Amino acid sequence: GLGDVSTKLEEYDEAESEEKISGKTVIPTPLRIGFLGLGIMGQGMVMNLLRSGHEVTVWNRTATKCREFVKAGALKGNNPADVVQSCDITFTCVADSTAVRDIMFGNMGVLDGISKGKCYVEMSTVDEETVQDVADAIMARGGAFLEAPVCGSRVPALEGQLLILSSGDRKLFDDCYSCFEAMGKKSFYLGNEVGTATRMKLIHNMILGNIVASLGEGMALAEKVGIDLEDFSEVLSLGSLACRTINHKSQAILNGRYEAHFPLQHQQKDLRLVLGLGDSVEQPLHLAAAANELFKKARRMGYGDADVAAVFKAANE
Ligand code: NA7
Repeated sequence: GLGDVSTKLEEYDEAESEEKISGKTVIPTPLRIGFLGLGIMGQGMVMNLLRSGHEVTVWNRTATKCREFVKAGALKGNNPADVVQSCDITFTCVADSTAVRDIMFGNMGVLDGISKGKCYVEMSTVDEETVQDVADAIMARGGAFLEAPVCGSRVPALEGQLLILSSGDRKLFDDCYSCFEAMGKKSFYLGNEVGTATRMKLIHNMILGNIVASLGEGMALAEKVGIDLEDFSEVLSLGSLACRTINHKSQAILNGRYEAHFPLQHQQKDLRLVLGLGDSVEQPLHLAAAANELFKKARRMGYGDADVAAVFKAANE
């Protein structure tokens, strides 16, 4: 049955993940690490920090998500300020700019814990203005700031195979070495100007969104003209379009399994943000604008929390 295919895929992912993680030799920094946000991305990232021997203090808005990590050896902070006060470097990876601002500027937020020498790394993907506001606020209190959004979704986060794009404080980037080794397959330092890493991440995800939207439309058209989606999916996986995204998302559409690896609402956020970026330099983005409309429709249909592959539902209506 179809369930078996998915189970095998998951087993494959798990096996691959153990091998990749054990293949790494990370010497953990003795610095105390804080991590705010245990969503799909944060969960994998924190597990890899713990596995590689880092001392990690976690906090999440919904506190129950901390339990599993405390069992795995993490300490638990009571609020963002508490985490920042008890740690040397604090990472944040949360949904969007509202989440980033709440955690930063809210009551007992990050800013309440920042003093001279404290280090803060923003790994969420948000608009440049928010990143700049966060950077300014941290630095005004004598802290160091690095932005480090990541490319990769649930499985790369679990496998420690993310691409980490960073810009900001160079010394802080160097101090993050063992953490980035644990979480990623490669980390890039793109310069000291805040915003550079975010811009690259948004363009990366613009291309991703265009591809997934196109796959959704293609699968919808294939179904309408009577093509067997299983055959089509196999053809895609063996042709020149074969890549992790096409393979995984075509399987998800084929099996009607939309558990989030990359939540659709985050993909739509990234498209919305990249359209603003294009606007700022008068760069036309015809495809991204069209893809954004399709993802917006999927959100309205209730697929915001589902996987990005659910864009098929909007294309297939
Ligand atoms: P998820 O799995 O949707 O997780 C979102 C996280 O953000 C989760 O920890 C949420 O806490 C947290 N969140 C959302 N809103 C808030 C507010 N207002 N205050 C505090 N915390 C909040 O996202 P991913 O892990 O897939 O993605 C994270 C980022 O990486 C995102 O920018 C992507 O585009 C890339 P909760 O558990 O709901 O209490």
